Amino acid sequence: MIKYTATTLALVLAAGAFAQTPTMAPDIAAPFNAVTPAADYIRREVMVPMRDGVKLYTVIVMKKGTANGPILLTRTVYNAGKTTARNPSQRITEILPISDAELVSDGYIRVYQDVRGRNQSEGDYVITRPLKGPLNRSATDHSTDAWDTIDWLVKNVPETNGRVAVTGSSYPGFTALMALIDPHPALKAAVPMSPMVDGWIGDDWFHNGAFRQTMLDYFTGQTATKNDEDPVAMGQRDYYAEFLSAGSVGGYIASYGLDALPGGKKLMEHPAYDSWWQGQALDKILGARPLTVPTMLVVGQWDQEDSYGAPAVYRALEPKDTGNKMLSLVIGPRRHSGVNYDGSSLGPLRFNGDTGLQFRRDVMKPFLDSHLKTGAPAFDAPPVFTYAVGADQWQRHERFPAGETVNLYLDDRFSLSLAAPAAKAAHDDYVSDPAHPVPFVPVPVDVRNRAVWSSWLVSDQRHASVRPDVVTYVSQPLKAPLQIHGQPQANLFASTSGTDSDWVVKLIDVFPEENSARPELAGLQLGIGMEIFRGRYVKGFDTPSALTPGKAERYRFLLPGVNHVIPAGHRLMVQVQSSWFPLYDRNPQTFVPNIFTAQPGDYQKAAQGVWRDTLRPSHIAIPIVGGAAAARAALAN
Ligand code: PG9
Repeated sequence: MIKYTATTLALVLAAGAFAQTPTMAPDIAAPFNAVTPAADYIRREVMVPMRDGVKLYTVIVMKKGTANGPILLTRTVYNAGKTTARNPSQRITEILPISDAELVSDGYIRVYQDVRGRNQSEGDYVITRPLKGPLNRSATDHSTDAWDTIDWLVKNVPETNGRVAVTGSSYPGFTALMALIDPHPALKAAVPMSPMVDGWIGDDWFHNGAFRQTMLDYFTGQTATKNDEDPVAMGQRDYYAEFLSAGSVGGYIASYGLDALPGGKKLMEHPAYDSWWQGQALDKILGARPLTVPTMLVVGQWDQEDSYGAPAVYRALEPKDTGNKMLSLVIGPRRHSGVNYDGSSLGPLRFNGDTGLQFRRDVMKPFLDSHLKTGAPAFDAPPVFTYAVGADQWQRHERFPAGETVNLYLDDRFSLSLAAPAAKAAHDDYVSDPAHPVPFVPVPVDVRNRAVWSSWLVSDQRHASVRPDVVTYVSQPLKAPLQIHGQPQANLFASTSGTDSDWVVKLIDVFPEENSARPELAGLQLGIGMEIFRGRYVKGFDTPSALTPGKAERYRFLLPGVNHVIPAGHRLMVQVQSSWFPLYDRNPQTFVPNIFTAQPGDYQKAAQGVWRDTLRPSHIAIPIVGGAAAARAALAN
């Protein structure tokens, strides 16, 4: 049946006859503007001009009848058009991401914008475009684009009350932070989630100098085309075998021609923490400016992509928050960006209800309301709001960390102890062989499988503890619960027979062996916090140097931020290993100036030593609620 819109039908009737459509007239309508007769929303697509004339594609969505509405803005690389057309529906809660439901149902105007150069926006795309200055000689950056966008929105959206907040997770978390650099006066609040803050120290690209080669996939999707296409035919496969057979990280890159992608090439030209990285470290940049916009930083306890950023920005800004009212840190029991989805479970873990919704509805929305809505009640935003895993409850604290540091030492017979070791010279040894690197999840490793990737940080570490190239230290069953609140710090004294080496330290909660009610939890070795350090940077992140064979060096690095209660009966475990493959590229274990140019022959076996004696007491400094007394109650023999 032919359908006519009211206007065409009227015209046809006025003409007194039905005109015949020629059989061979093209059947693709150009353009076709779908009619949404029952829509409960207004959706406008606009091109917002920036100060340099470049126009950014922006979608404005609100419920019909919205008036005096606050604006919540997300600047994204992940397709503003598709994000605001999730389902072809007449209902606003169906077209927008599920995390927007509570806000738009209560009068918010939701705005998504493609950052310059991505998807439907004009201009050039530069991955994590640096701020104007030595690294960016242009007149624009994400800070100016946010400013210009907010300025345009408050002047051109008649339904707004002129108050704006920014939010978004991961890359959009990074753009939300960028809006705080020189904030527009209408910007009244920010909720950056899992923001990318320092891509070398602990967010997406490297962790403490070790390259996350699985990010190569991200480049192809982000930079091979302007849209979200990934023309590189890598397919679903075992990436462990795939990366290994390439012989070196550089070999893998060359085999797919990825060195032709400028974004990736730039990273490889800066393997160390040089001025290029230092000049982009957003925690340092924000830390050097006043804190003027109320900001709620959000991250997941098991954030597999950007665990570093939010706590680092909190550390940088917290001293400026003299009244403890402007800044909050929220850590939930979730994966990267999990805050915007259902938060009732992760891998084998179940939580006390939908922790994502609980945060968004009971904390984030009242926080935004209090700063954006005219006449909204004041909200006493928690300075620190974390979900205590193991106790299954949200907790409010005034500071992060709430724990006091207690050292847990690696001891003889692969035990853990609160007492520093008494031995004069003691170490545990293993051989690290780049030909058989330790996998980060059991092989086959399909990193393109979202189910594997999103929950791997809670995956069972037993596959590693049984390997001869992983040394494992374990405590007695705890006599009382132990609450870790903060970021544990690895203090590893380690030697290698090579001239470079990676060191991976994992702090683990070992569940009791028997659990017939929940067999998936029986004996589970659950990572509380796990991190890597590339040995060549022991003397400084900007000064890579060869290690002296056989000499124990002290490696100190932070594990992610957590609130984790280990129940009585569980045990604590520490694992140490020298590879985490293929998530991280292999260390050749032979010092080469740039690991991206290492040749297959550079990858050599090495004899590793983990030291635990009076001069070299390897330990984890753990922030424990109740300090030494609580630790003794749980761990003393
Ligand atoms: N973790 C992703 C990312 C952020 C910033 C730079 C590169 C990657 C993300 O999920 O957006």
